[in-house]
Amino acid sequence: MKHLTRRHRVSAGTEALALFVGLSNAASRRLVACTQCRYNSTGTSPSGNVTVDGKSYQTDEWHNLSSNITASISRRLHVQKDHPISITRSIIESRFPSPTFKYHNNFFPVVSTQQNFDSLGFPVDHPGRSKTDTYYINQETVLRTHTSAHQADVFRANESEGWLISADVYRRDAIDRSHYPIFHQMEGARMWDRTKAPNGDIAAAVLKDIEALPKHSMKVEDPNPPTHPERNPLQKEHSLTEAEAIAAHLKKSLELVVVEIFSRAKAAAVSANPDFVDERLKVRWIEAYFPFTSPSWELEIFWQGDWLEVLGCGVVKQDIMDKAGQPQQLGWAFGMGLERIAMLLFEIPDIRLFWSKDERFLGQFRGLSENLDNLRRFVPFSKFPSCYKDVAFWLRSSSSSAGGGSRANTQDFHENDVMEIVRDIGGDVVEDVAKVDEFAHPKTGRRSLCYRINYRSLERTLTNEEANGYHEQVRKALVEKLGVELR
Ligand code: FA5
Ligand code: MG
Repeated sequence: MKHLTRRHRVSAGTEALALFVGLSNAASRRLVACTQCRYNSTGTSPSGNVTVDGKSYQTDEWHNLSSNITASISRRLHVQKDHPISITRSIIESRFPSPTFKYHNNFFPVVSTQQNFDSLGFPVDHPGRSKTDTYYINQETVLRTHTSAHQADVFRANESEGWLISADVYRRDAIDRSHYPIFHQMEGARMWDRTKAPNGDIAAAVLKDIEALPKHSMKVEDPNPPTHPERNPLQKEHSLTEAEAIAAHLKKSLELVVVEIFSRAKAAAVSANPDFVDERLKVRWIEAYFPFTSPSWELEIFWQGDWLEVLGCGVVKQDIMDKAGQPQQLGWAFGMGLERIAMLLFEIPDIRLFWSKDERFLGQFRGLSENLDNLRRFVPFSKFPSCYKDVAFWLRSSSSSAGGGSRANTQDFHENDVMEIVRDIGGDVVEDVAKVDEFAHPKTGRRSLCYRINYRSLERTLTNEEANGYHEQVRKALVEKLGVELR
């Protein structure tokens, strides 16, 4: 995930490119912003109005919503009865029982940059704020990129010791079977109050709560110490014992979610096939970095040959609690991807399926919310043939009139613009997009990129003519919107 920079591991692809683009100095950020104003796939003029789920907003030159995004906002899959995202939400909620935890499932998706970024301590030059990563309605208003956008408000309201928020979130991101520009997150937090813990001893109170959690026997790799002075620092307001106890409660609570999901997934598999034997579950904790937690971690699960990141979490930064008027409270927070969990639970192979209105998909989940103990695995309808097409292009040359100065060809290009163009044109017919080649001309330094687009419908066989039709439109749009030169 590039949205929130991980401290240690930077994997290939988008993340590397996002870091390469850097965006750390103000000049390059301005350049990015300028290019993006030209790319506005809704076709609306920069200053006008846009209506999101019945509310009208003034747009400006930051506006970069595409029509397919705006059209999907009202779907709210996390609260649709019998939808696998909603079923997954209910199962996770059952691990965080009321009244300790209060559930919020109806927060509106449009938030201020203050809520989405500033309230959480994102620095002004954080790449997550860039228009290549985030959908802006106007300079101060975005589609939330994560459920953490509501943290400060919920902490300020202080209605319960713990809470869960589930909601749709929006990001310009890679295209593959586990990434989608709209997805759903569940945010959770659990706080302890210094003035309410016996003798003010938070560590003892937390340890007592850990004792009350069920035991599990799942093996989890967790090679790192709970805190590390450089990599995962203890906050100055916390004692080591407090942070360790909170971290242990956090990790245990989330491991229990994984156990819950996999035991239900296994029961579903066994009911379909009594001889079913599952592979050993591989789960690991990794050190991470978020501007609003410290120490922080991500949890990964080995799935279909690769590590899949399912959540980020950590000890809440005390500054957030101070600003929310609750300086006496401390505790943990997490944010998990509901699609990723639902994919594990039901064995759903492709994230696009969640948006399907096809009865062959939706019909398989009907009635399950009333009967959570009777889950069934998803049975894929036949896999339709795929059709690969490559597109290779030179980035705008420094001499081109469309260029934004001598270094424009490396500084104003962002892979997410390619992703968005492809998604706008091909919609859910695009399975994934991957960069397969990149080089710089030895003399001119001009960069050439080649992307492979995999066209495959989930619902029918795509003809080569159809795929060619989409691909031709993609090629044209790349030239028109990004000013590249096709090779
Ligand atoms: C966050 O969004 C943090 N707000 C999480 C957090 C909350 C940390 C509270 C600490 C405290 P991240 O960008 O890693 O972190 O996203 C969280 C999860 O959302 C990921 O682990 C993944 O499961 C899911 N996710 C991220 N991007 C996508 C995407 N494009 N498609 C589907 N799921 C995604
Ligand atoms: Mg992440």
